[in-house]
Amino acid sequence: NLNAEVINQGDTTHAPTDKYKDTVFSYGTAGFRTDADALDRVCYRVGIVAAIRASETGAAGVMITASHNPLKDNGVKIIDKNGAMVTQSWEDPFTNGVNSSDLVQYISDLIAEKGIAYSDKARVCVACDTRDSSPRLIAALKAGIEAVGVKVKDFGELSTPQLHFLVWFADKENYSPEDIDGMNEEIYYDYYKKNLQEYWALISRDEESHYQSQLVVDTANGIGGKQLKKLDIFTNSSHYGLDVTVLNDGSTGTEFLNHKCGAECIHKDKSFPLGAEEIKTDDNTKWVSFDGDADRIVYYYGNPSTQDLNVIDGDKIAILLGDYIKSLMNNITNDKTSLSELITFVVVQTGYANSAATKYLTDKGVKVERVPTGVKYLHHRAEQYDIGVYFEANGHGTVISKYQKIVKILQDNDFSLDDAHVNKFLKFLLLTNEAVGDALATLLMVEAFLKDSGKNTKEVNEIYSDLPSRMLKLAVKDRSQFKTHHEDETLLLQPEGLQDRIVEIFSKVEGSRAFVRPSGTEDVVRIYAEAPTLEDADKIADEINDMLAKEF
Ligand code: G16
Repeated sequence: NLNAEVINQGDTTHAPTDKYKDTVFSYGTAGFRTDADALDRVCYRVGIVAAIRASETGAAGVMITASHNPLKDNGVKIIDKNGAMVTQSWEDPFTNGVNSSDLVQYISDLIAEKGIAYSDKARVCVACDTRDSSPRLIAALKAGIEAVGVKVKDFGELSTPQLHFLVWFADKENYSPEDIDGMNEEIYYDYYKKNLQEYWALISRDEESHYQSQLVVDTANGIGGKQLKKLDIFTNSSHYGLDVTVLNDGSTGTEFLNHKCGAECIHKDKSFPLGAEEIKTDDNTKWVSFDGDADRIVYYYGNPSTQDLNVIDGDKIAILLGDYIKSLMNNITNDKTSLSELITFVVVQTGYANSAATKYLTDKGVKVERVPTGVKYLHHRAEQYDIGVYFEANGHGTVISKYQKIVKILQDNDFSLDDAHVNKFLKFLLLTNEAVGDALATLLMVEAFLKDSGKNTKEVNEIYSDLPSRMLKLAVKDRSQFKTHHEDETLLLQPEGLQDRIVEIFSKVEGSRAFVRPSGTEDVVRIYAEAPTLEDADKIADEINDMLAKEF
């Protein structure tokens, strides 16, 4: 029973300004993302469609954030009841709802087509990051959800992965709508505090350990700084042997959100974050950077004053965690079998994965799969295995496992759950965020691994050397004319003939590769080049950039 008057009234209240009244919004790599001023009605309508999706499944989530983008942008990430990004078959209903010229008709048709019955039990969980435009957009979103009679659970300010986690947790625990109403972010902190504490008690204490105690965490002046302090594991406790400094924690406001700091800046510009030089550090300092909504993390080390910077990116984090999990599994053997033989395991990458990372894995016999950019693709591929480690080179990723199935495999094969190795392996799986890439959860996993292995960042970085690479972005008139092959988006199908010219450019340098794809989060195309020397990678990227800049 849709109330057309209420729905239309809200749609008018949240109508776009003249500047954006003809804008057609497309569903990007991680939902809708653009200039915050364009998004009021998008948020209102996303609220309506999310309420319909929640009526179908029981719950949904919507996060207001533009993650790594500049402050002027904002966006919407949509979450399914299981905590993962909304299933791809619902991307069209969201896009059509946002762009429809007759909203009430469109949603009536959608409800009829999907056979969805309204449920006052449905909940849409919402949260936002720290952007100035977020409160306004949250209000529009909530108005949309409520316009169709569905209830909102508003968590206030969270990191994106925290909202995913809370939706996932409610689903895992089979929470009633009233249980969801009573939830708060403490569930997240309690979960990880307990799991880290229990895991830390199991790991080795080697006198010769090279574990580094000084850790600087650059949180990009986003939500991550506050949430890291609330998690309160490393920041306020000497228990874990860490001395943590939070840099760019956002306490002075959001003016410098993602500005010359954060994971994107470290990974792409390969320079230390703003403020790094002011901190007293030495060669033994460990550094990490989150992005604005704390779903990405990269590790690095070096010298801020000389800008000598060595990045341990998402590819390497995946390998370190993957190797570690495999070593934990290899300890679980009996006279009949070993756990490693019973578990399917994969590492999922995108076209941006450094060739050296892929080679390292395939040389070791590890199954590697490649998918298009976007954690939604990586997550769904990883779900096809018992344990899936997925990370994009930019630091966005996690480890997911079929925990209950693994427990059953252990029991069916006469492994005792009380065995110390089994216990340790299972407890490690509880440090991950099962729903999505999470800078905080990955920090805990990597620190646990580093502590247990007794290695420092330099030692773990040296397991293989990345091929030098360069990533550039270029604003073109219309990025929608760039169409890629879907496998891992490293081949351009359109504009016609362009792929051959890219190949011609990088073929001049043996052992190099390059590709161009349109970004799904920024109004740019991305140019990636990899070559045996940085000079060559730069030359290839620049040449492609110049060619595109002239013609597009
Ligand atoms: C989002 C996606 C990531 C993707 C990134 C860049 O990250 O969640 O999977 O790698 O955008 O995508 P594109 O190259 O299409 O712009 P975030 O951290 O910005 O939400």
